[in-house]
Amino acid sequence: MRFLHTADWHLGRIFHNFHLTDDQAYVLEQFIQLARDVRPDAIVIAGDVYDRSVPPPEAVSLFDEVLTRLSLDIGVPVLVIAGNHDSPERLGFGDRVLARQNIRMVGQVAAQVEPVVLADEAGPVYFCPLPYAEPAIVRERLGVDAHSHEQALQAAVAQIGGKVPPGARRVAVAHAFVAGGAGSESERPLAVGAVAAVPPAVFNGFHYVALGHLHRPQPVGGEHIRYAGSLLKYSFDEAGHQKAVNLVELDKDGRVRLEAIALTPRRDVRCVTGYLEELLARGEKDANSSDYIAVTLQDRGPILDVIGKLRRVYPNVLQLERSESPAGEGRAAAPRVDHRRQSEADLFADFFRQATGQAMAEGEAAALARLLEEFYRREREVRA
Ligand SMILES: [Mn+2]
Repeated sequence: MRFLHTADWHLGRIFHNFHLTDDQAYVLEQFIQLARDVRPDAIVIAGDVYDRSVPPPEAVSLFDEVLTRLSLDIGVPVLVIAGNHDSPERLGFGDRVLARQNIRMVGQVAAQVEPVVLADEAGPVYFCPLPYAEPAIVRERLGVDAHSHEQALQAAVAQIGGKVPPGARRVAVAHAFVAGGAGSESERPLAVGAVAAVPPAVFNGFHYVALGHLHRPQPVGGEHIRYAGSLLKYSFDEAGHQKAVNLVELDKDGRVRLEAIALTPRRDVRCVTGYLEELLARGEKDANSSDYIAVTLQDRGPILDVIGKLRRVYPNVLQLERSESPAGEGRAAAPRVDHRRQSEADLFADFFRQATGQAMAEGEAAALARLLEEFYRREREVRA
């Protein structure tokens, strides 16, 4: 049994005011080509298909096009689950109808969700969809007493795992934050202030775990428990990532062989550092000067229209900062915090401190966490 594992496409993503849909279409064209070459038995997409619960029309059109070609042209079964950025209801639209075409769109955790069963010469493989769901949703849908993300996922795993015959090969497809995984700036935390991490042990018994959520491709808690990583680099701190999709081969005993296959983006995401003159000279000779670039400038003192000058050689400079002045030079060196890299909770905590002169009390921080989680939930349009 061979399948492609991918996740976190975030279709409709906007990166520093740039719509990435054309970049996503470019790289998905390669993905379709890969599926055509490799002829996998299945494709699994482990959540965050879209960047927002109400995706822009061009993102929906792109996904429609990709699904249509994978299914009608190549004939490969596709299993999709919702991530924390997707609206479970919207993503799950038409699931029972699409199932006739071997496309499964599992948006919600529900007692009636069945594993997707695909067979090879060695027998059936059970793919268990575990879409993202907050503990409150899992409590309601599965009628269990789950109060943490760990308990919630444990309950969902037990629920669907109970439908797999003992001894059969099984693959989990989940969107979660598994403890030990390394995060990136472009992920939205699953819980504010509370522990969203689940131990890898919740997946005991699975031969492979196809994860979504963390944008860096990585194994976590075992070689067979893996994040595919995002389709593209969605923040500058991912500049060093090698994005890929996983080609997973499951042998008759459920042993895994894995190959990470890189896709080539239309434009790379890069960080460059230097003095203006030197950057301009480098840019002139740069064959990939239309990449998305973050510039850290080492010059001191004022320069007129830096961004205009840089954009003449690097048209897609999206971020510009000055390197920090060494201690003792210029004004008192207060620790500089980059607000773009702070979570909403941290941002508000800073604002609170500035406005009131003191840190938030424990109860206040907890109230803020509740409000933010409510806000995230409303954004996904999930009723609890
Ligand atoms: Mn994501």
